[in-house]
Amino acid sequence: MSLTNFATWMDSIQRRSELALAAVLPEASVAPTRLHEAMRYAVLGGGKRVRPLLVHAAGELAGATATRLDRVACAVELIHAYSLVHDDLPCMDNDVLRRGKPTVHVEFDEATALLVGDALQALAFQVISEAPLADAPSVQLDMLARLARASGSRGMAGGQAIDLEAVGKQLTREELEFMHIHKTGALIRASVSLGARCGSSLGPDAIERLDRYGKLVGLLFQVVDDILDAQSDTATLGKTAGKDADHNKPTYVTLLGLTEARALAESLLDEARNTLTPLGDGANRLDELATFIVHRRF
Ligand code: GRG
Repeated sequence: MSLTNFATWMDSIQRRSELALAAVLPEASVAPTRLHEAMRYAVLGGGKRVRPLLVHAAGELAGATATRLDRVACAVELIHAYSLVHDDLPCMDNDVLRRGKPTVHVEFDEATALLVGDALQALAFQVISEAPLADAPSVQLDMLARLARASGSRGMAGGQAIDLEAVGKQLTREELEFMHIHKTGALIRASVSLGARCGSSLGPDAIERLDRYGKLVGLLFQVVDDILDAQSDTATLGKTAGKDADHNKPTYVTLLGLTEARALAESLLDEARNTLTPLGDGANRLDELATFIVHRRF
């Protein structure tokens, strides 16, 4: 078991993820320079890097090398960054602030923002297919398929489509959960599952357990996001607060109220932590990460 405390570990993964992302992104001096500059603007110097943290925590438990995990961490973060750039576009959420700075279409222009998203998504798949990342090629192929499914119409993009259709509507709790499990949850779940597959020390039961943990944390992340959107302020979040209510979007807070939404987050956290218990001390980072996700301020 590592003796490094959680804050130090988190800081070191965030730093190495930043370096790994800077290395895989094309230099801004390389043509087409404006696109490359905008890609680097969208990805570097911001964000909590929750998905890379999940990749590394699951991968460390599975005995994976940090070099493999860096690549997978880059891939999921590139997909996440692309989704934020497209989500902020005027045709979607139409937002001007992200990670405390102007959104990509504001800083550059809409066409560039569209291309940034396209190029980041392609780069993600390039990064996880260019080097061996698992002990068997069939496992790596499965990882590629998992990332594609998590990003596509049966995953994040599908969840976003449901989100856009839901504006102004009252959703049931089941419908809200379905939307979030896809929109936010699928990539978070994939981060855990891909990290675990970079190593080879886990049996099928442990892999299954981690998948359940990933699903719970994906939902948990969104419940907390809804609470923060309703409760926090723009300066703390680094993105526009109160957006869900302004856009008339159904959320856990509008459906359940703040107190019950908070209770739901705590009960999902308990469930996620209990899921890890049989995995022993090696799963402590994942336990700490779930707790961090619930108690984060932005
Ligand atoms: C455009 C295909 C497409 C999908 C967009 C994820 C998403 C789908 C939209 C983002 C909108 C949003 C605010 C969703 C709520 C949860 C979420 C993903 C928040 C942002 O993620 P964080 O908190 O952001 O991990 P940082 O900046 O820390 O990386």
